[in-house]
Amino acid sequence: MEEQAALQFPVGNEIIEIKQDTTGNINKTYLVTLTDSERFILQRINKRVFTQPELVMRNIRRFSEHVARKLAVAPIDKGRRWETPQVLAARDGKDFWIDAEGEYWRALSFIPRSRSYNTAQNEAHAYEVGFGLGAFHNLISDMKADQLADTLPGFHIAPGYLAHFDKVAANHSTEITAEVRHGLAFVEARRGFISVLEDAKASGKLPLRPIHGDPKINNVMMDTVTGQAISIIDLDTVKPGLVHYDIGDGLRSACNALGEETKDFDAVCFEPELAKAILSGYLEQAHHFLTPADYEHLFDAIRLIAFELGLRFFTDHLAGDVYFLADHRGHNLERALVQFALCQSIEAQESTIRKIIADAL
Ligand code: GN1
Ligand code: MG
Repeated sequence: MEEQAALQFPVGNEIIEIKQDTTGNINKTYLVTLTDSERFILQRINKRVFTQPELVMRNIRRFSEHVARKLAVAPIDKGRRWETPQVLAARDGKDFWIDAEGEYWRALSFIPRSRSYNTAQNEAHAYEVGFGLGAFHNLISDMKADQLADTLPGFHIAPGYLAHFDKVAANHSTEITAEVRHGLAFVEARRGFISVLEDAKASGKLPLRPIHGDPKINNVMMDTVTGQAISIIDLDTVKPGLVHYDIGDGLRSACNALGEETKDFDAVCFEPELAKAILSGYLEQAHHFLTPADYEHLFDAIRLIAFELGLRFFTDHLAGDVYFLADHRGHNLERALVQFALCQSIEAQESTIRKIIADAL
């Protein structure tokens, strides 16, 4: 089906290769190579997650237009290249093509001379990941909330994930292994903490701002020559939220040197030196819009987003792998155990991480 889908996007050249990229956990992604080594990204949108793909595409269009207008008057950091993935129109001019089974396919430009990594390569790379997220927040900070549809209600609302977990846990048929028992106890011990960001939001301490939603390290594209961050891809969840979700996600993904897919759970560790580098890059771009209340909640955000993702993977394991794409039964449990171990490492280093945050200001 991907060949047929690729042909719906008139990009001018013959296709020489279509290669699946399995790093994403939601959409099916392919890298399409054209004769003159031009490339584009082809994706089948996961309709179970994004039930209104048209709205996702409309958000991406609006986002891109906003960013293009903004960059035209205020480029990022003198001379730094910054790119936004472009939606490539299908033959009928639409932003997507629907196949015979009702699946939505879309094409996006591939950012030339760029690559990303699943783990931080060194502190300079971590700094760039932070810088890229700060630049991204700056670019969308003045986008009006009503410009962006809520394409994934409940996304990053941690108490909602816990309520869903409770429902699934009360009525599942998954085997209770030692690992599952560990997961259940891990969640139980952190119930009281789950609403830390939503409470601060409800009481007006933390404002809603446009955010990326999914800025994990491999969504931050690096220029292959300069090593600078030049784009953040995967724009499906750009919508109003807390910058804390993004900061937490950037840090939990980039400070875990073993990455999300390791099975060496006991060795998973949050690296404070990488956190320091990310925050310094981030704050260089973002310090002017963060408030004291924002800073106060940074540690909680790092801890919460690791825990929340663990909870989401764990719930999906109990539910029978209905949300995240999984290679094998048990895959989402393994992923959950990684995030729980990361969360535990964050908790164990609380005073060190709080000091890094305080020193970064
Ligand atoms: C999912 O598809 P991908 O890998 O970009 C998920 C994120 C998780 C991430 C963990 C819409 O993103 O929230 O942090 O997996 N996206 C959605 O790898 O649920
Ligand atoms: Mg994503």
